[in-house]
Amino acid sequence: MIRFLTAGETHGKALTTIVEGFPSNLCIEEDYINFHLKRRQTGYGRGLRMKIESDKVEILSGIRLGKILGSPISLLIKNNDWENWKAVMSSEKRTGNAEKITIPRPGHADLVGVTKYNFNDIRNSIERSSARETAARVAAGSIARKFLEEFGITIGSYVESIGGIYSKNNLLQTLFENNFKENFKAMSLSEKSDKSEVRVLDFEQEKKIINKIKLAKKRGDTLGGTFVAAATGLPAGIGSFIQYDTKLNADIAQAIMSINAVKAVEIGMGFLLADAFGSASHDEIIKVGETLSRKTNRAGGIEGGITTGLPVIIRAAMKPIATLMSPIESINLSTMEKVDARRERSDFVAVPACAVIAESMLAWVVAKHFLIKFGGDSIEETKDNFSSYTKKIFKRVKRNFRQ
Ligand code: EPS
Repeated sequence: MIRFLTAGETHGKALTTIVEGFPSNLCIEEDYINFHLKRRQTGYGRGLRMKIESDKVEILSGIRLGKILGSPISLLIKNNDWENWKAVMSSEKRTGNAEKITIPRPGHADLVGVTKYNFNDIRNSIERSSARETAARVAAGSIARKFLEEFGITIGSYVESIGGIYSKNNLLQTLFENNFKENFKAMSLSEKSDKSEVRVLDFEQEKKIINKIKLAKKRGDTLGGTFVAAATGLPAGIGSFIQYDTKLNADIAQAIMSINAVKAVEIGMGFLLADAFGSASHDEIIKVGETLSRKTNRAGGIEGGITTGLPVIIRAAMKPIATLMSPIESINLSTMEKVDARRERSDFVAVPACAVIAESMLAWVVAKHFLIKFGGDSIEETKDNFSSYTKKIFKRVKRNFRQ
């Protein structure tokens, strides 16, 4: 079973991640992880912090001469901004007079954090609840992604909307109404969306979105949006219906929901299925050559918690960033009086980054269930197990039911 743990505060010295459980001999280098770290940092609408940070990973253990050893992999991402926060974030006893934060921002973890952890300074809540932590997740997710690529499984994403501005072309509908078994690679979505400043696939929509972000900035406001992430190349049979926590769809939903500011997740047609007839909701089973497939992919590649072999497609919604330059109402905890919420440097929009983080979390969960099924201590062993299963996958079904 693979697992990872992250540590680090947003203005602390660094973020660290420990990743464990990937088979030995998988090739991975810092450049590969850095490529995805950089993708997470782009996007029109980020704040001034992104001018300070330029995330680079340092591999501290678990990888030798470009290959995974099987021992825990530890990864370090330094925070450049630490230089400006040394006194405020020192681990030593308070020496100076660092400002105590007393006004919580609605929608952020400020108030719930001080309530739960019994803090007398909101700074203590802000630091770990910040989405900066997701850089460490992208580093861990990059190893999962590299692992999946060995099996032809790719992950991609695009931003579907920001501030309610959608494209006229509903690509999602096209994805659901086709089975795209052979020729669609999820990675191709990112290859296109990475070229856009807001990671959309439609140039007209991009222009409208950028104008809306400009408006939000002018008003001291923020925006959220929706995004789509997909995984392709998975064989049928990953995940299980045996228990609540073995279902692939449930694990994906948890992983995506865990991303800061995500408020909704759908798999396949999701909420739309609630309004449709059954006959327009399910994917008819068809024979394609010697294998079985589906005519459509409204289920988003998962039935009964198990992959069907069609693209796994998820869609999620991110709420607008909670830090507002034109703040809404709050209470000053030191006086208990009504005040405007605290202003601080932040992003105006982070949906493009959120989609990249979702790719990483999707890669992680898919790799986890993939390894539960195929196991292996070395990548060679995993590949043997994978090919012996996939070679016979529908032959077995056919043989079992032959009369
Ligand atoms: C964040 C607030 C901003 C973001 C940060 C997440 O940071 P700061 O408060 O230092 O301006 O830029 O995101 C990152 C640093 C990052 O790497 O994504 C927050 O409150 O969640």
